[in-house]
Amino acid sequence: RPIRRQQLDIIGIQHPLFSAELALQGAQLLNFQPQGDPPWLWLSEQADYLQGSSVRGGIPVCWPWFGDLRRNPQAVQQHFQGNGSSAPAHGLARTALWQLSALKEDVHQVDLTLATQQLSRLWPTMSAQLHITLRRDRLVLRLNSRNDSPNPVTISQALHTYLPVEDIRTVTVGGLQGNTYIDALDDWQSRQQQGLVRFSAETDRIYHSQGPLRLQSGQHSRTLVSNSASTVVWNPWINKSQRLSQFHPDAWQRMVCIETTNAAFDCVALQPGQQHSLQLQLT
Ligand code: TA6
Repeated sequence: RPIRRQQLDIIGIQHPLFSAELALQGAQLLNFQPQGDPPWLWLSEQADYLQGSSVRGGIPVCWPWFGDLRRNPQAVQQHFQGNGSSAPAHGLARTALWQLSALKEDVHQVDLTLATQQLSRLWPTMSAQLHITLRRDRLVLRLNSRNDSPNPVTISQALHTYLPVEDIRTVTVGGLQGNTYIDALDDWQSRQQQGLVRFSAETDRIYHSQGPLRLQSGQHSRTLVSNSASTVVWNPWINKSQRLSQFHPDAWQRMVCIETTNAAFDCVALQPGQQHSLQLQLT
């Protein structure tokens, strides 16, 4: 039975080994906390739970486009049945109402499946499902898309994961050494990563990525494994934090986004009837 928090329905999961919270709007995992662990996800202390806007934190689902629609390939823009300038950032899914279509629990894990019908008006060609598996030692998300149209469809997407850190200035992200990335803050110039990713200013980059990524923050580390070839690394730093909704001015020090994407050079083209699954495992 969902609980009501401000304007949103939240599903609370109490398992002997972990707890979690999920907003039905956007199928957005807000909290995941194994017994005895600190929370695995960062959630803004200034989060609002309002219809039509994504809660700041957890894992927002950006679908069927990532970022600004107009910065996406033409093939993504052509399916939006609104006018491009009114298109919301990060797609339609994170403010749509999803339904919980399956919930399974056993002594080890909880499996949830969510689906939404609400997107068909603005994106009539596709359907999406989100599968979440919660375990004491791992969190798995699978964002499944299907092309229900008689024509090829191309999308971009992201599992926009907010992760807590002790102090962003001592954080490193491993697994991207030597990879090229697009610098969204420097006119989308292409650059090459030298060594571990460190943070000393606003950072907003789309990396070519393959293999596990490792976030190191003090004594804590988190490993992210995904099946996509692009990953966004983002921290708003000081100035952007002043302009962000639902965000304490100092919160930039205690969070980082490592986003599992199909974006930019890594969009997904689906033939009629074809399906795709964007997968992320956190351990
Ligand atoms: O993924 C990074 C990013 O695109 C940043 O540029 C920033 O806009 C962030 O997403 C948050 O976007 P939001 O619309 O959730 O405020």
